[in-house]
Parts: sequence; C-alpha cells; structure tokens
Amino acid sequence: MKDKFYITTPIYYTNAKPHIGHAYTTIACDVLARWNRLQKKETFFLTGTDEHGAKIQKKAIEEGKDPQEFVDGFAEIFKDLWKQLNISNDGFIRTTSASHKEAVQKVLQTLHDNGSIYKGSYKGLYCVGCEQFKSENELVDGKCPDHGTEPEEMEEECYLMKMNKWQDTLVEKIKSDEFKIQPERYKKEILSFLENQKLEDVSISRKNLAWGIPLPFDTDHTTYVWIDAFLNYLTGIGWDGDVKKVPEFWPAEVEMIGKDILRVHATIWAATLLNLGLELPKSFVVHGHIQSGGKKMSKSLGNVIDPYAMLEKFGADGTRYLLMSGGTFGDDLDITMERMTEKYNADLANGLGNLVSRVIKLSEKMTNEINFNNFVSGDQTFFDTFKFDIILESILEDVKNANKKIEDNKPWELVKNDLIKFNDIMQELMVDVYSISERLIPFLPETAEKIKKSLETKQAEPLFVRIK
Ligand code: ME8
Repeated sequence: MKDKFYITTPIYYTNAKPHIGHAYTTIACDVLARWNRLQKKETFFLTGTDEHGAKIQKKAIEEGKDPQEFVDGFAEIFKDLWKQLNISNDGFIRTTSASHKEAVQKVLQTLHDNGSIYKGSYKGLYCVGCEQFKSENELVDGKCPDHGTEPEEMEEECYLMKMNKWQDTLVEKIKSDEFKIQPERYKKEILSFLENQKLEDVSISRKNLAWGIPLPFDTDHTTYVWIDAFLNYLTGIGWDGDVKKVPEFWPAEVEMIGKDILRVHATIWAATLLNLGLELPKSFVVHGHIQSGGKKMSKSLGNVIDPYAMLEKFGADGTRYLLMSGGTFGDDLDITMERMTEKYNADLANGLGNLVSRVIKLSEKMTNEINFNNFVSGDQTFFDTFKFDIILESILEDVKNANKKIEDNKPWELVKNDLIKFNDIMQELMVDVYSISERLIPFLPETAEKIKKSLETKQAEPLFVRIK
C-alpha cells in the first residue's frame, strides 16, 4: 500500500455523555484525516468507545441498568455527536463487539503462550476514575489529582505482563524518533520518566470484575480494561488477533492522545506490542487539556463548556473553528463562551462571511470569464507540526487582506467608470476567495463547500450570521 495514513483517537469511556475534550481530539484528528485525503494518501481514520471495566460497571449498576444496555446507549450518543460535528471517521470500534472480544482473547493467549504473562498477585492503590494503579508519589493529599478521589486499596491474585525488559528498547526508540512523541515537550517528559523509573510488571487481569473480557486460559479473570482498550487500534482496522496477519494499515501514523494518558500508552501499550513482536505506532501526538476561565472545568464551579451547547450556538463549522484556533496544540487551552462568541462574530460573521457575500454579490456584474489557477497549499509543514491555530490565523489574514482590497479599490465605483479594472480586481478577489475556501476544507468542510458552490453559481449562500 502506497502513502497510507492511519490515524486514531483514544476510544472514549461510555460512562457519560461526550465532553469538550472528546470533541477537541476528534476534531483535530478529523482535520488531519481530511488534510491527508486531500494529499491523496490512502487514509483510515478510526475512533470508537471503551466500554468495559469497573468504572462503567459501577455507573451502570448505580443507574439500575444492564451494563450492555448502558453502553449501547452511550455508544450511539458518541456516534451521533460525531455526525453532527461532521467527523469523517472511516471506522468506529466498540470494545463490546464480538470481533473485538475474540481478537483480545487470541492476543492474551499468545502473550500467555510466549511467556509474557504469568500468574501472581498485585497490591496497590487503584483509582477507578483512571482505571489504573497509582503510586504514592502520584497522589496529592492522598487523592488522585485528575479525579479528586482517594484510590482504593486493592490486593488481588492476577496475571501480570512483563514490562521491564523493554525499558531500554523504549528509550532508544523514543530518542531516535523511530517511535516519535510530539510535541517535543512530551517526548522529554516521557523520556525523563523512562530513564529514571524502573518499569514494573503490570497487572493485566481482574479477578472480581465481571464486566470485561474473560481470559481464555483462566475464565475466573477478566482482561484489564486498558489492555482491552489499546487493542482497538488494531481490531478497529479488522485485525482478528493473529500476529502473523497484521492489517496493512498498521502501524498507525498518528495515535492522538491527551497528555494524561501518554504514560499508560508509552509504557503498557508499547510493551504489549513489543511482547507480541509487532511494530509500534509511528507516533503519538499529544494534546493539552481545555480549561475555562483559568480553571479546570467542573460541575461545582459551573464552568463546564458542553460540546452540545457549542454546536447549538456556533454550528458544526463554528465549533470546529473555535476549538482548532483556541490555542497552541499541545499546550493547555483556555476557552470561555464569551470570548468564543466574540471571535465567532469577528472572524466568521464579519470577516469570512462578509467577504464571501460581498465578493459574490459584486461578481454578478463581472463581464469576463473567471479563471481559477490551480491552487497549491503551502500548509504542509504546519500540518506536520500540528500548528492548526497558525494555519487558521493565516487564513484569516487572507480574509482581512481581501476585505481590505475591496475597501481600497471600491469595485462598486469601478463598475461604473472602469470596467477593465473592475474585472481585474474581481478576478483577483474571486481567486482569493477560492484559495481561502481550499485552505478551509480540512477545518470547515461544509463552509468550504458552500463557498465553492457560490463561486460557481454566483449566488451567495448564507454562511455565518452574527450572534449575541
Ligand atoms: O481515557 N481537555 O477515555 P476518556 C481535553 N478510555 N481533553 C481532555 C480533557 C480536557 N479537559 N479531559 C479529558 C480514556 N480529556 C480511555 C482511553 S485509549 C486506548 C483509552 C481527554 O473518555 C483525555 O486526555 O476518559 C483523553 O485523551 C480523552 O479525553 C479520553 O477520555
């Protein structure tokens, strides 16, 4: 397969409705998938849902629901949100699907047979929110800093997976960028962890948890939910668990993840692949967290920004624009509804919307044929480094320049006294709008399409209207 591009989001827990972080990652992946399709790469974009484990079982019980029925409901809600946000995923993997479960069991059998898994026991502090054991030094005042809850003491007979023998391999592969971790600060962060802390073997099964995939060689145990979840990156492209028959799309070009799940990916997921003799993904692309008004979003602070509220107010393309231009990729972002409303009005309604409607209206009076040059985007290097905000800023600069061209040249006067100049200026403006629409395709697919149609038909389609 030539020039392939396989990109994945994390798979999201189906214990609650999607939040803004889920929308952010999925939109960023969608932008990259659409860009790569435009570059004629054979692209596969995978997302999905992580449906097993203690956290989900607990929530289903609290709501008096059967866990399968409970996760079925949320899986549909995720799918529906992606549809509303115009997400162009090629696959949607659910970890409760029969094919995924069978593949996971095959993998565990292989790991058991090749000696990577052995029986033992594990004692530690387990955070159900993270679905991970936590060491004392990761806690703040005895609590998980991400969930604000005290982890439970747990001691269980379990199966463990060998990790330690891969420590040097991982450091080497990460250092050489064979296994690339981007942006650079996250590469440094994970290297400093791997160079200073011994990788402990990890518990990969739970004895007293029904809601999971039974181990094929000991059905008293279910598979640790992270192992189950990681394998989605392979089962989601049709892998049946046979290490001799790995799909062509593997290894993934980009596995996008949030900063809080980098370590578990760079250790447990990477070691699982190495234990199976499979290739590591080419890269992890790590994003920061979204906050609001300088604070972590929380129900008690009342500063939670919900993707549905954004959709309702800004529409799909407005939401995509505001999230992708909200800050430097990799850093934490701070957003508020007020600032986003201002930006929507300034950039999309007044800037882009206004430009397109003026140019299309004026173009009715053109007497020459319009000739769109073959457009070549110069955005590749910025996509390579995930500078979404910089690309959008530069597109908006083009919008401003074109609006200025209209004001400086006053085509509504030229049309009356200098038709040749009028036609020239309009030709330029039409090409400007055309190239703006081309650059917008990965970010605002619907708007780009509408602009192109308007250029063809010379009928302005309404794009963005000012909002309060
Ligand atoms: O972790 N801003 O799923 P999940 C941006 N099932 N991103 C945020 C965020 C915020 N405020 N809060 C959380 C899981 N996230 C596992 C993944 S993959 C094999 C299994 C991001 O539903 C977070 O960084 O809890 C993570 O990337 C993603 O939401 C998934 O969240």
